[in-house]
Amino acid sequence: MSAKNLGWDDFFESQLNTSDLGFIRARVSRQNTDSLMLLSEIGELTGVLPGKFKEHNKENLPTIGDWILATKPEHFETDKVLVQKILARKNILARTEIGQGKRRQLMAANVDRVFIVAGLDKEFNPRKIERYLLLCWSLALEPVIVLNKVDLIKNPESAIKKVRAIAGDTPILCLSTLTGMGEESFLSHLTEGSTNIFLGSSGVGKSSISNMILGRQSFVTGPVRDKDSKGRHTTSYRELVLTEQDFVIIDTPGMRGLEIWKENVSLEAFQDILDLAENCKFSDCAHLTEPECALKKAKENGLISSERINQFRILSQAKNPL
Ligand SMILES: Nc1nc2c(ncn2[C@@H]2O[C@H](COP(=O)(O)OP(=O)(O)O)[C@@H](O)[C@H]2O)c(=O)[nH]1
Ligand SMILES: [Mg+2]
Ligand SMILES: [Zn+2]
Repeated sequence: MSAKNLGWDDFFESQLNTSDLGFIRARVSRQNTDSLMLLSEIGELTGVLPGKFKEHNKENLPTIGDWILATKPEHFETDKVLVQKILARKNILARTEIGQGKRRQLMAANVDRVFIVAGLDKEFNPRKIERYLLLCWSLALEPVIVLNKVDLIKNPESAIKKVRAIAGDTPILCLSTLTGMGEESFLSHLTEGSTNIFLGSSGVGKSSISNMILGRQSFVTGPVRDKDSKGRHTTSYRELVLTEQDFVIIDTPGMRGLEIWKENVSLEAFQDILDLAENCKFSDCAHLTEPECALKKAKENGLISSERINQFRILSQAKNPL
Protein backbone atom coordinates (compact mmCIF):
# COMPACT_ATOMS: atom_id res chain seq x y z
CA MET A 1 0.00 0.00 0.00
CA SER A 2 1.68 3.24 -1.05
CA ALA A 3 0.62 6.53 0.52
CA LYS A 4 0.21 7.99 -2.97
CA ASN A 5 -2.31 5.35 -3.98
CA LEU A 6 -4.12 6.00 -0.72
CA GLY A 7 -4.52 9.63 -1.79
CA TRP A 8 -1.46 11.28 -0.23
CA ASP A 9 -0.35 14.30 -2.27
CA ASP A 10 1.39 17.69 -2.02
CA PHE A 11 -1.55 19.17 -0.14
CA PHE A 12 -0.83 16.87 2.81
CA GLU A 13 2.95 16.72 2.32
CA SER A 14 3.18 20.51 2.65
CA GLN A 15 1.58 20.34 6.09
CA LEU A 16 4.44 18.33 7.54
CA ASN A 17 7.27 20.02 9.37
CA THR A 18 10.52 18.56 10.65
CA SER A 19 9.05 17.63 14.03
CA ASP A 20 6.52 15.39 12.26
CA LEU A 21 9.18 13.20 10.66
CA GLY A 22 8.95 10.42 13.23
CA PHE A 23 5.18 10.10 12.89
CA ILE A 24 3.33 7.35 11.08
CA ARG A 25 0.94 8.77 8.48
CA ALA A 26 -2.28 6.86 7.96
CA ARG A 27 -5.74 7.27 6.48
CA VAL A 28 -8.95 6.59 8.39
CA SER A 29 -10.83 3.73 6.71
CA ARG A 30 -13.49 3.03 9.32
CA GLN A 31 -14.79 4.35 12.60
CA ASN A 32 -15.47 1.97 15.44
CA THR A 33 -16.98 3.01 18.75
CA ASP A 34 -13.67 3.69 20.42
CA SER A 35 -11.04 3.21 17.79
CA LEU A 36 -10.28 3.92 14.16
CA MET A 37 -9.30 1.52 11.42
CA LEU A 38 -6.38 2.97 9.49
CA LEU A 39 -4.63 2.20 6.21
CA SER A 40 -0.95 3.03 5.89
CA GLU A 41 2.27 2.14 4.11
CA ILE A 42 2.95 -0.34 6.88
CA GLY A 43 -0.43 -2.00 6.51
CA GLU A 44 -3.70 -1.91 8.42
CA LEU A 45 -3.54 -0.31 11.84
CA THR A 46 -5.88 0.35 14.72
CA GLY A 47 -5.80 3.97 15.86
CA VAL A 48 -6.51 4.91 19.46
CA LEU A 49 -7.58 8.45 20.30
CA PRO A 50 -6.05 9.84 23.50
CA GLY A 51 -8.68 11.16 25.93
CA LYS A 52 -7.17 14.63 25.76
CA PHE A 53 -7.53 14.62 21.99
CA LYS A 54 -11.23 13.85 22.25
CA GLU A 55 -11.76 16.64 24.75
CA HIS A 56 -10.10 19.26 22.58
CA ASN A 57 -11.65 18.15 19.30
CA LYS A 58 -15.20 17.24 20.24
CA GLU A 59 -16.68 18.82 17.14
CA ASN A 60 -13.92 17.65 14.96
CA LEU A 61 -12.95 14.04 15.54
CA PRO A 62 -11.26 12.19 12.70
CA THR A 63 -13.69 10.85 10.13
CA ILE A 64 -13.43 8.48 7.17
CA GLY A 65 -10.93 9.77 4.65
CA ASP A 66 -8.95 11.87 7.13
CA TRP A 67 -5.18 11.70 7.14
CA ILE A 68 -3.78 11.46 10.63
CA LEU A 69 -0.32 11.37 12.18
CA ALA A 70 0.28 8.77 14.85
CA THR A 71 2.95 7.41 17.15
CA LYS A 72 3.64 3.93 18.35
CA PRO A 73 4.15 3.69 22.11
CA GLU A 74 6.37 0.73 23.07
CA HIS A 75 3.79 -0.98 25.23
CA PHE A 76 1.21 -1.03 22.39
CA GLU A 77 0.36 -4.20 20.46
CA THR A 78 2.00 -4.39 17.02
CA ASP A 79 -0.86 -3.02 14.93
CA LYS A 80 -1.98 -0.32 17.40
CA VAL A 81 -1.02 3.34 17.18
CA LEU A 82 -1.83 6.51 19.09
CA VAL A 83 -3.42 9.29 17.02
CA GLN A 84 -1.61 12.63 17.50
CA LYS A 85 -3.14 14.98 14.94
CA ILE A 86 -5.51 15.26 11.99
CA LEU A 87 -4.08 16.95 8.94
CA ALA A 88 -6.07 19.82 7.46
CA ARG A 89 -8.76 18.63 5.07
CA LYS A 90 -9.19 19.40 1.39
CA ASN A 91 -12.93 19.19 1.90
CA ILE A 92 -15.49 17.61 4.15
CA LEU A 93 -18.83 16.08 3.15
CA ALA A 94 -21.41 16.58 5.88
CA ARG A 95 -25.11 16.17 6.29
CA THR A 96 -27.52 17.29 8.93
CA GLU A 97 -29.40 14.57 10.70
CA ILE A 98 -33.13 14.77 10.57
CA GLY A 99 -34.82 14.84 13.95
CA GLN A 100 -34.05 16.43 17.24
CA GLY A 101 -31.05 18.65 17.47
CA LYS A 102 -30.29 18.47 13.74
CA ARG A 103 -26.82 17.24 14.50
CA ARG A 104 -24.20 17.69 11.81
CA GLN A 105 -22.77 14.39 10.76
CA LEU A 106 -19.49 14.10 8.91
CA MET A 107 -19.68 11.68 5.98
CA ALA A 108 -16.17 11.73 4.56
CA ALA A 109 -13.11 13.92 4.24
CA ASN A 110 -10.68 14.55 1.38
CA VAL A 111 -12.88 13.37 -1.47
CA ASP A 112 -11.87 13.91 -5.10
CA ARG A 113 -14.94 12.63 -6.87
CA VAL A 114 -18.57 12.16 -5.88
CA PHE A 115 -20.70 9.68 -7.78
CA ILE A 116 -24.36 10.55 -7.31
CA VAL A 117 -26.16 7.24 -7.76
CA ALA A 118 -29.84 6.87 -8.63
CA GLY A 119 -31.75 3.76 -9.62
CA LEU A 120 -33.83 3.72 -12.80
CA ASP A 121 -36.60 1.78 -11.09
CA LYS A 122 -39.87 2.83 -9.52
CA GLU A 123 -38.17 5.11 -7.06
CA PHE A 124 -36.43 7.25 -9.68
CA ASN A 125 -36.69 10.88 -8.65
CA PRO A 126 -34.51 13.60 -10.21
CA ARG A 127 -35.22 15.96 -7.28
CA LYS A 128 -33.07 13.80 -5.05
CA ILE A 129 -30.20 14.12 -7.47
CA GLU A 130 -30.55 17.89 -7.28
CA ARG A 131 -29.80 17.95 -3.55
CA TYR A 132 -26.61 16.02 -4.02
CA LEU A 133 -25.61 18.30 -6.88
CA LEU A 134 -25.99 21.28 -4.56
CA LEU A 135 -23.78 19.65 -1.98
CA CYS A 136 -21.06 18.93 -4.55
CA TRP A 137 -21.15 22.37 -6.11
CA SER A 138 -20.98 23.94 -2.65
CA LEU A 139 -17.70 22.14 -2.12
CA ALA A 140 -16.37 22.89 -5.61
CA LEU A 141 -16.45 19.14 -6.34
CA GLU A 142 -17.31 17.99 -9.85
CA PRO A 143 -19.77 15.12 -9.49
CA VAL A 144 -20.67 12.34 -11.91
CA ILE A 145 -24.29 11.16 -12.03
CA VAL A 146 -24.79 7.40 -12.33
CA LEU A 147 -28.21 6.13 -13.41
CA ASN A 148 -27.98 2.52 -12.31
CA LYS A 149 -30.27 -0.43 -13.09
CA VAL A 150 -30.56 0.62 -16.72
CA ASP A 151 -31.40 -3.05 -17.44
CA LEU A 152 -34.83 -2.41 -15.92
CA ILE A 153 -36.03 0.06 -18.54
CA LYS A 154 -36.29 -0.08 -22.29
CA ASN A 155 -35.44 3.49 -23.02
CA PRO A 156 -33.42 5.61 -20.57
CA GLU A 157 -33.61 8.72 -22.80
CA SER A 158 -36.50 10.39 -20.99
CA ALA A 159 -34.84 9.86 -17.60
CA ILE A 160 -31.58 11.27 -18.91
CA LYS A 161 -33.44 14.28 -20.26
CA LYS A 162 -35.04 14.98 -16.88
CA VAL A 163 -31.68 14.78 -15.14
CA ARG A 164 -29.95 16.87 -17.77
CA ALA A 165 -32.43 19.67 -17.10
CA ILE A 166 -31.07 20.09 -13.57
CA ALA A 167 -27.51 18.90 -13.96
CA GLY A 168 -25.89 21.44 -16.29
CA ASP A 169 -22.75 19.93 -17.80
CA THR A 170 -22.36 17.20 -15.16
CA PRO A 171 -21.58 13.85 -16.81
CA ILE A 172 -24.55 11.45 -16.74
CA LEU A 173 -23.80 7.74 -17.11
CA CYS A 174 -26.12 4.79 -17.42
CA LEU A 175 -25.00 1.62 -15.72
CA SER A 176 -26.15 -1.87 -14.87
CA THR A 177 -24.14 -3.73 -12.27
CA LEU A 178 -26.25 -6.72 -13.24
CA THR A 179 -25.44 -6.92 -16.96
CA GLY A 180 -22.24 -4.87 -17.01
CA MET A 181 -23.72 -2.34 -19.40
CA GLY A 182 -21.91 1.00 -19.15
CA GLU A 183 -19.21 -0.46 -16.91
CA GLU A 184 -16.29 0.57 -19.06
CA SER A 185 -17.28 4.18 -19.35
CA PHE A 186 -18.04 4.29 -15.63
CA LEU A 187 -14.63 2.86 -14.72
CA SER A 188 -12.88 5.46 -16.86
CA HIS A 189 -13.91 8.09 -14.28
CA LEU A 190 -11.91 6.38 -11.54
CA THR A 191 -8.30 7.47 -11.70
CA GLU A 192 -5.20 6.27 -9.86
CA GLY A 193 -4.71 7.83 -6.43
CA SER A 194 -8.19 9.37 -6.37
CA THR A 195 -10.73 9.13 -3.58
CA ASN A 196 -14.24 8.33 -4.76
CA ILE A 197 -17.49 8.26 -2.84
CA PHE A 198 -20.92 6.93 -3.80
CA LEU A 199 -23.91 8.90 -2.56
CA GLY A 200 -27.57 8.12 -3.02
CA SER A 201 -30.62 6.62 -1.39
CA SER A 202 -30.67 3.17 0.03
CA GLY A 203 -31.23 0.47 -2.58
CA VAL A 204 -29.93 2.33 -5.64
CA GLY A 205 -26.95 -0.01 -5.96
CA LYS A 206 -24.02 1.73 -4.28
CA SER A 207 -22.65 -1.44 -2.68
CA SER A 208 -23.22 -3.37 -5.91
CA ILE A 209 -21.12 -0.76 -7.69
CA SER A 210 -18.35 -1.10 -5.09
CA ASN A 211 -18.43 -4.85 -5.57
CA MET A 212 -18.31 -4.46 -9.34
CA ILE A 213 -15.13 -2.39 -8.95
CA LEU A 214 -13.57 -4.79 -6.47
CA GLY A 215 -14.59 -7.81 -8.52
CA ARG A 216 -15.77 -9.58 -5.39
CA GLN A 217 -18.60 -9.43 -2.89
CA SER A 218 -16.91 -7.26 -0.29
CA PHE A 219 -19.91 -5.20 0.56
CA VAL A 220 -23.22 -6.70 1.55
CA THR A 221 -25.98 -5.83 -0.89
CA GLY A 222 -29.65 -6.16 -0.18
CA PRO A 223 -32.68 -7.28 -2.13
CA VAL A 224 -35.12 -4.52 -2.83
CA ARG A 225 -38.58 -4.93 -1.37
CA ASP A 226 -40.72 -5.28 -4.45
CA LYS A 227 -43.54 -2.97 -3.53
CA ASP A 228 -41.69 0.30 -3.20
CA SER A 229 -38.19 -0.48 -4.52
CA LYS A 230 -36.64 0.57 -1.23
CA GLY A 231 -33.51 -1.29 -0.24
CA ARG A 232 -32.97 -2.53 3.22
CA HIS A 233 -30.23 -0.75 5.07
CA THR A 234 -27.62 -3.35 4.37
CA THR A 235 -24.62 -1.06 4.61
CA SER A 236 -24.70 0.10 8.17
CA TYR A 237 -21.30 1.73 8.36
CA ARG A 238 -19.13 3.66 6.02
CA GLU A 239 -15.92 2.13 4.85
CA LEU A 240 -12.96 3.25 2.78
CA VAL A 241 -11.20 0.63 0.68
CA LEU A 242 -8.05 0.73 -1.46
CA THR A 243 -8.74 -1.14 -4.69
CA GLU A 244 -6.31 -3.22 -6.73
CA GLN A 245 -6.57 -0.53 -9.39
CA ASP A 246 -4.90 1.84 -6.87
CA PHE A 247 -7.69 4.26 -6.12
CA VAL A 248 -9.84 4.59 -3.05
CA ILE A 249 -13.61 4.03 -2.83
CA ILE A 250 -16.01 4.83 0.00
CA ASP A 251 -19.30 2.98 0.37
CA THR A 252 -21.95 4.73 2.44
CA PRO A 253 -25.15 3.54 4.02
CA GLY A 254 -28.27 4.79 2.33
CA MET A 255 -29.75 8.06 3.36
CA ARG A 256 -33.35 7.96 4.32
CA GLY A 257 -34.38 11.49 3.66
CA LEU A 258 -32.73 14.22 1.78
CA GLU A 259 -30.58 15.12 4.69
CA ILE A 260 -28.81 17.93 3.00
CA TRP A 261 -30.17 21.10 4.40
CA LYS A 262 -29.68 24.73 3.74
CA GLU A 263 -26.97 24.67 6.40
CA ASN A 264 -24.84 22.44 4.21
CA VAL A 265 -25.16 24.65 1.17
CA SER A 266 -22.46 27.25 0.96
CA LEU A 267 -21.38 29.83 -1.59
CA GLU A 268 -17.79 29.81 -0.39
CA ALA A 269 -16.50 28.33 -3.62
CA PHE A 270 -18.21 31.14 -5.55
CA GLN A 271 -16.55 34.17 -3.93
CA ASP A 272 -15.33 35.43 -7.31
CA ILE A 273 -18.89 35.46 -8.63
CA LEU A 274 -20.23 37.04 -5.45
CA ASP A 275 -17.68 39.84 -5.88
CA LEU A 276 -18.61 40.34 -9.52
CA ALA A 277 -22.33 40.36 -8.75
CA GLU A 278 -21.80 43.42 -6.54
CA ASN A 279 -21.55 45.35 -9.79
CA CYS A 280 -24.91 44.29 -11.21
CA LYS A 281 -27.22 47.25 -11.75
CA PHE A 282 -30.00 45.74 -9.65
CA SER A 283 -29.22 44.47 -6.18
CA ASP A 284 -31.75 41.65 -6.63
CA CYS A 285 -30.44 40.75 -10.08
CA ALA A 286 -31.26 37.14 -10.99
CA HIS A 287 -28.49 37.23 -13.63
CA LEU A 288 -30.82 36.11 -16.38
CA THR A 289 -32.17 38.84 -18.63
CA GLU A 290 -31.61 41.92 -16.48
CA PRO A 291 -29.85 44.84 -18.15
CA GLU A 292 -26.34 45.69 -17.04
CA CYS A 293 -25.78 42.38 -15.34
CA ALA A 294 -22.13 42.08 -14.32
CA LEU A 295 -22.15 38.30 -14.58
CA LYS A 296 -23.49 38.37 -18.11
CA LYS A 297 -20.73 40.79 -19.04
CA ALA A 298 -18.06 38.65 -17.36
CA LYS A 299 -19.37 35.64 -19.25
CA GLU A 300 -19.19 37.47 -22.57
CA ASN A 301 -15.62 38.44 -21.77
CA GLY A 302 -14.77 34.83 -21.07
CA LEU A 303 -14.04 35.47 -17.37
CA ILE A 304 -16.54 32.93 -16.04
CA SER A 305 -18.36 30.05 -17.67
CA SER A 306 -22.12 29.91 -18.01
CA GLU A 307 -21.85 26.57 -16.20
CA ARG A 308 -20.55 28.17 -13.00
CA ILE A 309 -23.10 30.98 -13.20
CA ASN A 310 -25.78 28.32 -13.45
CA GLN A 311 -24.44 26.47 -10.40
CA PHE A 312 -24.21 29.77 -8.53
CA ARG A 313 -27.83 30.65 -9.35
CA ILE A 314 -29.16 27.26 -8.24
CA LEU A 315 -27.12 27.37 -5.04
CA SER A 316 -28.18 30.92 -4.12
CA GLN A 317 -31.79 29.96 -4.64
CA ALA A 318 -31.44 26.90 -2.43
CA LYS A 319 -29.82 29.02 0.25
CA ASN A 320 -32.29 31.88 0.07
CA PRO A 321 -35.55 30.50 -1.28
CA LEU A 322 -37.82 33.22 -2.62
N1 LIG B 1 -31.86 -4.84 -11.82
C1 LIG B 1 -30.78 -4.38 -11.21
N2 LIG B 1 -30.67 -4.51 -9.87
C2 LIG B 1 -29.56 -4.01 -9.26
C3 LIG B 1 -28.54 -3.37 -9.99
N3 LIG B 1 -27.58 -2.96 -9.11
C4 LIG B 1 -27.99 -3.35 -7.89
N4 LIG B 1 -29.18 -3.98 -7.96
C5 LIG B 1 -29.96 -4.57 -6.85
O1 LIG B 1 -30.46 -3.52 -6.03
C6 LIG B 1 -30.48 -3.93 -4.66
C7 LIG B 1 -29.79 -2.91 -3.79
O2 LIG B 1 -28.43 -2.87 -4.11
P1 LIG B 1 -27.32 -2.36 -3.09
O3 LIG B 1 -26.01 -2.41 -3.82
O4 LIG B 1 -27.42 -3.08 -1.79
O5 LIG B 1 -27.79 -0.84 -2.89
P2 LIG B 1 -27.26 0.24 -1.84
O6 LIG B 1 -28.23 0.27 -0.73
O7 LIG B 1 -27.26 1.53 -2.60
O8 LIG B 1 -25.88 -0.17 -1.42
C8 LIG B 1 -29.83 -5.32 -4.63
O9 LIG B 1 -30.83 -6.29 -4.59
C9 LIG B 1 -29.08 -5.40 -5.93
O10 LIG B 1 -28.97 -6.71 -6.40
C10 LIG B 1 -28.67 -3.26 -11.43
O11 LIG B 1 -27.84 -2.73 -12.15
N5 LIG B 1 -29.82 -3.78 -11.96
MG1 LIG C 1 -25.13 -0.43 0.52
ZN1 LIG D 1 -26.64 40.12 -12.52
